[in-house]
Amino acid sequence: MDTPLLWHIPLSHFNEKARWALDYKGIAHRRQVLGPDYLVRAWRVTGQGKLPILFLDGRAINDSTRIVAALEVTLPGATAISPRAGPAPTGTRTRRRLRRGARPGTTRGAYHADIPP
Ligand SMILES: N[C@@H](CCC(=O)N[C@@H](CS)C(=O)NCC(=O)O)C(=O)O
Repeated sequence: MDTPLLWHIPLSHFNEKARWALDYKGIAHRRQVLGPDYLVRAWRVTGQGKLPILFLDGRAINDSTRIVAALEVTLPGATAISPRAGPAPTGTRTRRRLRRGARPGTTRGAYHADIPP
């Protein structure tokens, strides 16, 4: 398997969800922060204009929930995000766990950085 590549932007809970999942599963990967040309580049590879996008096994996968589900299916040997559910075709359990865990923290961090004391 080629090293997965994540196109992302730093301050975004959707992007943090993808980064968190890769780290949680201990998957060696590369990350590339996209600049103002992100929209054109994203459209070219996925037909939509949002990040994150993960390049995995020759596929360009958009949407953080689909990225998490693809990681669970592609790398079942790595630490499971939803151990009892096994591979999560719908991503429902995974989404719930990430909503409780990653999203509040990143949202809090974003507001802390944005709002002056
Ligand atoms: N459902 C998508 C949402 C992704 C999303 O909204 N990404 C935002 C950054 S937080 C984005 O790239 N927005 C750029 C735009 O709308 O032009 C996911 O879960 O990844």
